[in-house]
Amino acid sequence: MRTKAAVALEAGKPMEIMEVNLDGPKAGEVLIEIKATGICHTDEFTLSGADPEGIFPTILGHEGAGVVLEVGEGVTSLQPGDHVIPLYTPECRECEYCLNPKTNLCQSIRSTQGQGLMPDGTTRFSMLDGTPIYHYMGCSTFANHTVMPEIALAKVRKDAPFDKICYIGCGVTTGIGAVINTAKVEIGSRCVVFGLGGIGLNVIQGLRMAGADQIVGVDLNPAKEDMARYFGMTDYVNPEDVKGDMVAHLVELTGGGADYTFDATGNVDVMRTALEAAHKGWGESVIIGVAPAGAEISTRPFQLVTGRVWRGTAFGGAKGRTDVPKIVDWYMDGKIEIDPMITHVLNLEEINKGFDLMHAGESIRAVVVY
Ligand code: NAD
Ligand code: DAO
Ligand code: ZN
Ligand code: ZN
Repeated sequence: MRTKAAVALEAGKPMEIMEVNLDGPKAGEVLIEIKATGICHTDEFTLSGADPEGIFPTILGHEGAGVVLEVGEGVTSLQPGDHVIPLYTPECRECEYCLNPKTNLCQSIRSTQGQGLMPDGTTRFSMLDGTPIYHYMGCSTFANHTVMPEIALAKVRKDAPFDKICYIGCGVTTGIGAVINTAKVEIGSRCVVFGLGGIGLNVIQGLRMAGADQIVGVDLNPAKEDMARYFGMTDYVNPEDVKGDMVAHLVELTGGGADYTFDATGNVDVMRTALEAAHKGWGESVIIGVAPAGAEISTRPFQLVTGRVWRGTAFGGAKGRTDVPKIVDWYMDGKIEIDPMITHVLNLEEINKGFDLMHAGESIRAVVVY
């Protein structure tokens, strides 16, 4: 079939909207009509050329929601008409990683997914001249239709609105999951969140759900303050307003250091501040942000010797096929909010504007509806 997509032809250039070829689903695969997709900072990271795994031409996008149109041979858990959220972290429920409750990093299709290929080593997308187009994070939701492995699709209830639940495909689950699954934050905790964008705001709403007493938000952009307060931030810090040492300022503000800190910026200097602002003896710092290719983190080892813990999280530690339908239920039951964070709704032709809004710091989430 043919479908319409935003194709990233090369790094650092705007995507081009065009018709592309899409082959049907092979064994174990599913054809989906994408109804809506969010634009995450990670799409920008790859488009910019900073992503070491970026392969072009590609169809970006990994935060989608849609409807199953056709299933390939052997697919048993999905049928046409089902509503699904694509998963860049699949859940095969059979591999060593899926069987270990300590991780969500299913490895069953990792090597091909990392090369922009389907599990059989080929692509389903191609240009009209036959040139292959690589898949992105196994999802490619910046296309009106895509093909994905059955194990990388979470089946969700049919009454949930696509233009909101697409955000559960990355930002919502990553932020809330970092609090609940990775840090396992306790009631009464004091916490600091660095970066009040699409991920950081969801860390904040996760912290409020977990019963944190203090939620400090740090962001260079003061325009992010109001929304963060709405979601539960108790104290705002703009690093540009802090005279002197930022760590010392945060340690004082949290009464000795935070129980938990979260980096949602991708900046390695911020990651160090986050680790060192964690409380001596027990404070834990969770890295969510994705740093540029080749970047390294550093701190004095004594920071860890004296009890601070540094850890990271991918997709909030969520096992997607199991956890994502539950998060959709939380949204539908009013336990979490998504609507205020969707600040812009665009059509596919306007998708590059979504990236401009992100660069300008004007959007939390821009969502493309097909
Ligand atoms: P975003 O652009 O919406 O938000 C980033 C925020 O950080 C912005 O508000 C910006 O003003 C702020 N910021 C930037 N530099 C800062 C600094 N030095 N000090 C303080 N604030 C600063 O991005 P997002 O969509 O929220 O994504 C955040 C990060 O999380 C990105 O690095 C993204 O790639 C990563 N991410 C990771 C996962 C995962 O599974 N680990 C999933 C999704 C996104
Ligand atoms: O299993 O080795 C692996 C890698 C899994 C990829 C997980 C990616 C999560 C972080 C990237 C940001 C997501 C938007
Ligand atoms: Zn994302
Ligand atoms: Zn697995």
